[in-house]
Amino acid sequence: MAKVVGTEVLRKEDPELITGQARYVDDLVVPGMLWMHVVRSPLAHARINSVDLSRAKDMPGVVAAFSGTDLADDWAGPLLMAWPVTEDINNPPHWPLAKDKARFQGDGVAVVIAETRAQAADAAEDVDVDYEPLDPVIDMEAALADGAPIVHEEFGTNRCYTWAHTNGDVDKVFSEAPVVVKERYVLQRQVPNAIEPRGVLCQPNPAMGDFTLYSATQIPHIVKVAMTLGTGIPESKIRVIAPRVGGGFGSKLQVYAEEMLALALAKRLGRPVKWTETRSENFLATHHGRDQIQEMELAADEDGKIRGFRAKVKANMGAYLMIVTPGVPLLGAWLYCGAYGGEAYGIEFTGVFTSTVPTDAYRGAGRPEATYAIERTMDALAKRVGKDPVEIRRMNFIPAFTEPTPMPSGLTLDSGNYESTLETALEMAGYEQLRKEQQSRRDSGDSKLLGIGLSTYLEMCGLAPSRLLSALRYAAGGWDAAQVRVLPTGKVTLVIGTSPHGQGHVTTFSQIAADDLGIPVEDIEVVHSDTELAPLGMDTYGSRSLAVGGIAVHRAAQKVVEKARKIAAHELEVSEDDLDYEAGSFSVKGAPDKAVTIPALAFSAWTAHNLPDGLEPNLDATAVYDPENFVWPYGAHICAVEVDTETGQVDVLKYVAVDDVGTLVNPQIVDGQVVGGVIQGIAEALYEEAVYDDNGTLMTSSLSNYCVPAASDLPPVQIGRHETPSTTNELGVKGVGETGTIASPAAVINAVNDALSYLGDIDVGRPATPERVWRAIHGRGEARPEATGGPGAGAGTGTAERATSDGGEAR
Ligand code: MCN
Repeated sequence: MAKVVGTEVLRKEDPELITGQARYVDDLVVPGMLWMHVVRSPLAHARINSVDLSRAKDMPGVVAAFSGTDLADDWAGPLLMAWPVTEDINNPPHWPLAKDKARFQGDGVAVVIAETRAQAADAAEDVDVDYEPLDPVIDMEAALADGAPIVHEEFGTNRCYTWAHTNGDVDKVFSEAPVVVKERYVLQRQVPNAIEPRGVLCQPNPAMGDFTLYSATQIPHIVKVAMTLGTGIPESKIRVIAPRVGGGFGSKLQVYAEEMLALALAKRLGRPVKWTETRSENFLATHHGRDQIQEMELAADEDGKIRGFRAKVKANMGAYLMIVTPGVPLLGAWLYCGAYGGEAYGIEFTGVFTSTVPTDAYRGAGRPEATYAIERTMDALAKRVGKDPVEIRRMNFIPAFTEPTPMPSGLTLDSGNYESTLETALEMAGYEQLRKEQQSRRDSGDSKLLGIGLSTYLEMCGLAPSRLLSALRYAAGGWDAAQVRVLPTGKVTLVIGTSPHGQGHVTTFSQIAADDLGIPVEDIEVVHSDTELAPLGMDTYGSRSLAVGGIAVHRAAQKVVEKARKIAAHELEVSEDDLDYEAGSFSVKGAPDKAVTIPALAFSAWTAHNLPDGLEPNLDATAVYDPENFVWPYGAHICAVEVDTETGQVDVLKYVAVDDVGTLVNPQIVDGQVVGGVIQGIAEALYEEAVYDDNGTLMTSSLSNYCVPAASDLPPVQIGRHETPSTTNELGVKGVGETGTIASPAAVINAVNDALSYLGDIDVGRPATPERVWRAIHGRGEARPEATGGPGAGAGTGTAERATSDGGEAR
């Protein structure tokens, strides 16, 4: 059987998905099911004086209604926060319903449970909450100023934590360097919008005293542990199933109040409880992403050779710490040096509470932010020393290596050839030609300027070595697991611990097992996302699934092969060393006709009629894999934009992505991941922005004014592939799920600023909406405080950024 790893096997999961056969949480209906509606605070900061549920309880169909105080005794602990990044972090208890204070618009204050969804929603309008409005604080810098309203009074400050890391003598390097460039970047807040909103259904089984919790989650295994910690119900009594899940992008890497509420209420009421998020709730109750203010510095020689990297970052936590809120910046903490060499490295993060929706992981989580800082500042350095952005990168790349190599921030890289991806990208983009066209447009006075932007990013993913996660004070491990069961009929059940929700694990993991076992991909069934059927796993996020879970599949399959070898040697009456193994068949060395296949051996292992002494029946094996290092994908992205100086409109004319994600399992799936990621990053650069007004009201609270781009707004992405095997794992694979989102915002914004550099020292900021671009060109200060329109519709901007004289951005 020809090898299938590296080939474009069509996604096995697609027929079900594209013919409407797939079942999502909202499709599930069970007898006796009740609906839950969460009453949410309309105010960003308010004391809750009282919650009167009496009118709501009298409404038709209502079964029960509870305030936060009513449910206070149902909790064994608050919602899970798994990453206390420092010992002295301010970590407020976060209950599923607020009891004393609402701390952001959308904070849950009560629940109503009724026979139908409409009845629950109607009755929720009759819940009378007496709110005493308090001053909210929205802006991070205002939140840190003296006299700011305090989100959590018990701490007396809105500072959540300060975390710092250095490698080398940073102060010395910066004080001695002839060139220091300093930039300030404001990374706007974003709202993840998976196609499927969140949903949960909790079905109690009173006869057994157990519960099945269906949730649209990326992390069923972690949710299960969190449910036990939160409700005190033993793990053995909780089964979590993530059925088909329509995307997550990090927003479903979370344990949400609604999951805890559905479980606690199903327990109280003895009936199934269901909740489906509305799109509006997605804006107010699903965690947000990004929202940082960065100060990034590079120290260099006069010719632009980098000596040191230094960054200070403020990160908006929102009103509470969710599962990994404080840790998100740390995921980028080693990447503020990008793919470049240097002697010293310093990074400091300050987490800040504000009266806004909590932030947490959003595709890339910490790494798009770091990449933005370094890739923008590389352009600033190029400008400062009078070099082309290509040249400044070439001269600063860490030289090609195939063995583990230290990086300036102190971790160890697995493999890399950064310059080679840049050279391919330059060729594919026609860089020289683009520069000529740029010049000719400038010379002819064309109002539509051309800009070219680069992002030669480096990523850290494949989360990851558990010991390292422990050193970072992360509360869980980074291992993953797989079980391979070769059934008596020669088919395979592959049980995996990752929880795919669009990434194609059913296909790619089948490919890995198929090559190891010599069994066709179509004969392999993959079981996942059900804590009863696939009990061991750490789920899907951080582009970890292939580099951790995929290796577990490979190792489990290898164990199966080794067990099968014992049975083959026994049956063929030779020693194990006398056997060759290829494509699922063992044959006697020198006598290829004497052979036996894995399916035949699986049957023997099942009948157990003639097994070697001491060997257990059945042909199956489990592997749990905990890597020694992360994996480090990288690449070069080049974007060409056209900026209409009369309207401020930015059009992406060309986008080239050359990525090296190690050995490819399925090139088509990899391309799909790259394109999806790039598009998400272009949206981050040009369109998407969550805007709060000063009262803490989210102005962009629906898809009519939060600008998610349509396919027609976006260019085709030209893809180039390099394959430098990782040294971290035996398959040589690295992750790809976030590369595009990590690389692209910097490439796009560098391109926009490159176009405008002809007009002076302009820095547009992001997202580079037509209005913001126009105002930057025309020096017209701050943008309007409301947000409107869609891509290309002249979207307004509330968190006004303006071009500043130092080339940075100010909020
Ligand atoms: N792959 C491959 N060869 C490689 C690398 C990856 O064939 N060298 C394949 C993998 O086998 C897998 C897919 O590409 O089928 C993505 O693998 P990986 O990079 O390991 O990422 P994960 O599967 O862990 O996915 C998580 C990642 C993250 S963190 C976000 S956010 C994200 C993303 O994936 N969210 C997504 N991609 C998404 N895609 C969809 N459709 N929906 C989301 O919500």
